[in-house]
Amino acid sequence: DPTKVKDAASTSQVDYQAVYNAVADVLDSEDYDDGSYGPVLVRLAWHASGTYDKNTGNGGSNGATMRFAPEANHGANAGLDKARNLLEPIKQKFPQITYSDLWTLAGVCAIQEMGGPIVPWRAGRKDGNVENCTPDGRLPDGDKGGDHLRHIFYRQGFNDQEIVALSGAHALGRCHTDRSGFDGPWTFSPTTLTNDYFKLLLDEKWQRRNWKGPPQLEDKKTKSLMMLLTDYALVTDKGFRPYTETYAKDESKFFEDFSAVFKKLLENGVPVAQFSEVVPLKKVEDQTK
Ligand code: DDH
Repeated sequence: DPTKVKDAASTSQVDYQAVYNAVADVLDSEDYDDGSYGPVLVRLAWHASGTYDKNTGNGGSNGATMRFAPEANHGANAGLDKARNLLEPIKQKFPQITYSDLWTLAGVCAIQEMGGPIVPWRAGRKDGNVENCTPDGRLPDGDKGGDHLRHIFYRQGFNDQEIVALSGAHALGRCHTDRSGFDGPWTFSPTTLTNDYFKLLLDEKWQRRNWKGPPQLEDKKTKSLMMLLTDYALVTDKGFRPYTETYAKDESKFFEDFSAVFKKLLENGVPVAQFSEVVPLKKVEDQTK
């Protein structure tokens, strides 16, 4: 199959560790949020991938269709232009990498550089065009409950354990009133991946925040942290709670499961034949010399 040979050649022309290092280089910025673009890059990788529909096979990271309106303008994607624009000069510097590979690789880089686990990553995604844009409504809304979580994530082929593990990404970053309408961070260390999200969910008292914005919870003690109603479903829902308890007790178990499920998320919907072998992507601190 001549196309296969061509794909293999084009993926092998890219030095992915060099791309990784270029992303790592632009993560920190004093002027942005909590000092790091890491969280918004994780969110870009997730929203590029979380459109997957296992029943039709469409959506997912293959295609990078968030480059186009209407998908760029879906409410859920508000603010992700910041992440896409940050990566644009890197795409120009490494023109052989597809946007879909770059966005997922950047998510892996952000996870690893913010103290998270190694996430095995494979190259080979192809960019689509505007006709491949997914319909609005495939990503979750923060003001709903457990049924909504299952509806959205079962469609992507995830089970209850995987839903809880994926949600642990909310250890990172924050909500912005000018993007989602919600406000604030989930943890006290929003630029480091930890299991604090699960610990805080179980250990703090959460109450409705009294404000004009959309319904969200605040911690009773400091009122400086937030949870979405979907986050709190991981405590109240009998199917989710056992995994929340496990991850709160055992960060290494959370890291192990998060690595596996984040890889799965980033690969959903990509034809297996397109993929390279796993490309070793080392953390900057592990690249000696
Ligand atoms: Fe999320 N997320 N997310 N999230 N998410 C927001 C921010 C971030 C939901 C809603 C929101 C995942 C699951 C869910 C990250 C990663 C992941 C915001 C705030 C909302 C709202 C956006 C803004 O105002 O800027 C809901 C609902 C769900 C769910 O139902 C489970 C998953 C699975 C991930 C993942 O990465 C695997 C990250 C990181 C952020 C922080 C972004 C930032 O700019 O900071």
